[in-house]
This record gives sequence, structure tokens and C-alpha cells, in this order.
Amino acid sequence: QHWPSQIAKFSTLHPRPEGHKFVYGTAGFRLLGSLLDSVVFRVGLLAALRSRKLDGETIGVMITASHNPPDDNGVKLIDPQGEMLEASWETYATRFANAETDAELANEYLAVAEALKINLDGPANVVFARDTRASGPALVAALKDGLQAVAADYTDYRILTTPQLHYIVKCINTATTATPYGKPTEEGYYEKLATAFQIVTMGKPKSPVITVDAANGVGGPKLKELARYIGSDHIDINVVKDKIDAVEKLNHQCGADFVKTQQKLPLGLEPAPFELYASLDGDADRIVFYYVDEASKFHLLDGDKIASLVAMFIRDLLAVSGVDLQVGIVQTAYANGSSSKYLMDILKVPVTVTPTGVKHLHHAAQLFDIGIYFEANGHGTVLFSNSAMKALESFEAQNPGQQDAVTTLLSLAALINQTVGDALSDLLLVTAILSHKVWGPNEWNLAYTDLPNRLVRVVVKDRMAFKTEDAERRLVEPKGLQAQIDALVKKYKSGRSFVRASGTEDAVRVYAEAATRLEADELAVKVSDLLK
Ligand code: NG1
Ligand code: ZN
Repeated sequence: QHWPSQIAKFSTLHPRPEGHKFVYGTAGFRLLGSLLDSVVFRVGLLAALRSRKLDGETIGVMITASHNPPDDNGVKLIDPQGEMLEASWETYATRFANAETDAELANEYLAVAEALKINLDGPANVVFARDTRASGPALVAALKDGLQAVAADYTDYRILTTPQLHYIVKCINTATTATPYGKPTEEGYYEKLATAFQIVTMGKPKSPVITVDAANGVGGPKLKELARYIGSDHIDINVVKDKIDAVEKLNHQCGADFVKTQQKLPLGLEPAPFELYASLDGDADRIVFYYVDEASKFHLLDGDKIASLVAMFIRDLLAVSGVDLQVGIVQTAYANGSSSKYLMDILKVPVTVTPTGVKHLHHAAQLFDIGIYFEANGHGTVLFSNSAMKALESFEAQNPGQQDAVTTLLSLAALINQTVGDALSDLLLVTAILSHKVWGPNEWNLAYTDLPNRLVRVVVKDRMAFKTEDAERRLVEPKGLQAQIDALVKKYKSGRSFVRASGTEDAVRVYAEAATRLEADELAVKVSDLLK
């Protein structure tokens, strides 16, 4: 094969728009769908190269822009174990995307291959899927061209949630190992989760109906399918905001991001008091829950509340089982101060704080026997280490109580999508725990009371001037700013505030929490004013 001419031939069909600097960030490439054609084509080249580097292990490519508006789209790579792309490859992605000419692109391809000693004639396997966005099919065509240009084998999984594709990638790459993750199909995903849910909730009362806002995205049809596999004897899910054909409605005044950032109900939802509601985001990797009380007051049960519920449940099961395993929690600076306090002081589980972005949380969670990580926005999962799995599988229970607890823990490990945060899997996890406790949302919410908080987006001249330390909780630059923030924070009871540059938008984010709503809002405004 003569790769350079082959790449150039296909690349001319996917010209790079002028004047754009593309960056592979925490969410891959994400921007207007109309600007992504060349980027996705080039991601095809990179995915093939990554697979060749790993002797033909299968790499995933997901086309989605998650909670962003309908006209946006995005693309990200999935590594063989279902994890995010290894960080060192993000720079190659950025270099490929920004190559000025077809020849330069071909050169980049050869340069990376040479630097990493990649055999360009080795096998390359790639799987991909997309969400429901209108720009998806054309981007899939561009991706296929990229894969064909470098003779990669591929399978098109069509429309999936992001976590479903992560699951499939891991299944394919573990298929011939001692611990296969599951059947590498969409059906295999439903079967695995449905069976695990039935075992975890066996003998427990069925939870009352849960109404789920699917953000008019891919999560809607997939959740209905999952519920069908579980069966209405075991679960009662009412999916709303499921208009995937009305593409302009995607994430519009609904969905997990809307509910979390606005701290209010999706538009048009009329909730009954003390019933449980949930919102997914546009690619179903995030979920937040909520309910209203008798006075119609809105109560949010976000990622911190999910992490706390799961930590409590797993800790209690371990105590009953007598298996000696360390549970740990990973949060970011955005975790509500009350949640961290509850986890450390009441549950007495260790809490690690990492910078924003799930890859950081994921890696920190791998250091525990059972690591629970959630971003406050509802993206997270639970990781069971290999040694934890072995300890549970080989444990000899002394009584039926211990046996029950161990069986539940093992089925939880199957119910939870351990590759990445998964809204559908997390929904089942929460439902199962509530049915064990015979709790409604109000009982769940009682564990601790969130400190009122405010998140503000501030557009600044140069967000790169904002440099942080201590897991993004303190600014080192611009010089002197942190001292001013500290001086403000000191004036507020239970006050906490920090500033960091967004990794996904050209802005900085100000977070503030304090004892009362008014004070939290005021602190957020005052800290924002310091940036002007
Ligand atoms: P940035 O834009 O870096 O704050 C946002 C979310 C992250 C994460 C990424 C990836 C907040 C405050 N930030 O990151 O948690 O989800 O997007 O999508 O929610
Ligand atoms: Zn998402």
C-alpha cells in the first residue's frame, strides 16, 4: 500500500475548514456539526493507527455532542478496555485535525507511526456509533472514508448511547480472555443489565414508577428497550421527552445538564409530590434525579447524592458480608461541601478529589478495591478491582445473610457499567438500592442537606491565564487573585468558592457555596466581579 497517496486521495474529499484551530479536549472534539467533517475523517485515520499500535485491539469512535445544542456534534475515541483515549494520544488527535494540507496530514500519519514504531500493515479494528443528531449520518460517512483510506476493518453499530459503545468495545477486547465482559452487542448489553437487575432486586418490593426525561435524545428509545428486557413485573419506567425525530428539541429545556445547571424541572413536566423523576443527557452518560415535595418545592438529587447513596449501600453490604474490602469515593471540586462531609464524617469512607474530567476520576477510583466516582453533574460509575472481584467470588459465607450480601455485591458489579458513567445503568442502580431500602426520593434526600450553591460562567479575555493547583481548588495565576477570593470567602458562613478555566468552553467557571441561597449567590457574583 502507498499510504500517503491513499490518505491524500480520500482527504481531498474532506477539506479542512479554514481558520479553525481544533483541540481534542476532555470531551474529544466538539463544535458545530457543520465544521466537523474533516475532523471526523482524520479521527478515522487516528483510530486505525491506535488499533495498529495495539496489535489490532478494537478501538471505538463515538459521534456525539452529549448535552450540547442540536447543531453541535463531536467525536471521541474509546480505548480497548472501554476507557477514554490515552492522554498522550490526544496531542496526535489535535495534530491530525489541524494539519493544513492533505500532504501534511499524510506526513503526520507517517510521523506518528514511525515515532511509535507502528506496523502500518498490521491489523486495525474499529467500531463506531452515533447519537440522534441530524449531522450524524454525514459524519459517519466521513469516518468510514478515513477508515477505508488506511484499510481498517470496521463495524457500524449505528445509533447507540455513548456508554453502550464503551461496553461493546470492552466486550470485544475481552472476548477471549478469562474474564469476558459480556456479549458485544446492543442486545447483550440489555440482557446483562436486565439479568443483573432482576438478581439484585430479587425478593424486594418493586419500586414505584420513575419518570425519565430522555432529553429527546438517544437515551429514550434505548431505555424503553432496556425496560422491556427487565419486564414490567420488575420495573416501572415512564419515558418522557422522547421525541428523537424532532431534532431541534434535543437537550432543549430538558435533560440532565439543564436540570442540574438551572436547578429546576424540565419544561412542561408536572410532577406529583414525592414521586421520583430523572433526566438523562443527550448521549445518556449522565443522569440526575429529583422530586417535588408537598409544597411543590424542587429537590435535586445530583451526582453527589447518587455517590452517597451508592457508598452507603455498598459499605453496608460489605459490613454484613464480612468481606474486607476498601471502599473509596472520588469527587471533584464541584462536589457539594455537605456531601464530602457526609461521606467522610458519617460514612467514614475516604474521599479523593481530582481535577474535572472523568478520566481523572476514573484513574483515581481504580486505586480502591471498590471505587465510586461521580461528578456533581451526574456522570459517574463504580469500579470493582480484579482483586475485589476475586475476594467476592471466592468468599465462603458462614450464613444466609452473608451469602445474600455477597450475591448482591456481585450482581451490582454486573449491573454497573464499569467502563464509563452510564445513565441507564446508574438509573437501575439507584432504583435497586431504593427498592432494597424501601425508600422514596425524600428518604434518599435526608442523608444530608446540600449547601446552596451557584455556578457562573464568565467570559474573560484569556482563559488560559487561569492556572490552578490542589485539584483546581486554588488559583496560582493570575497572581494575587486567590488571596482576594480567600478574603471574600472568609466573610461567608460555610463559604467556599473556586475559579477554573473550562475545558470545553471558552470561559472560566466560578463556583460558590454558602450557608444560605442569598449568600451563595452573592459570593458567586462577588468572585465573578474580581475577574472583570
Ligand atoms: P468544563 O467545561 O471543563 O467545566 C464540563 C463539566 C465537566 C465534564 C466536562 C465534559 C461542569 C462544571 N463541568 O467541563 O464536569 O462533564 O464538561 O463534558 O459540570
Ligand atoms: Zn453526555
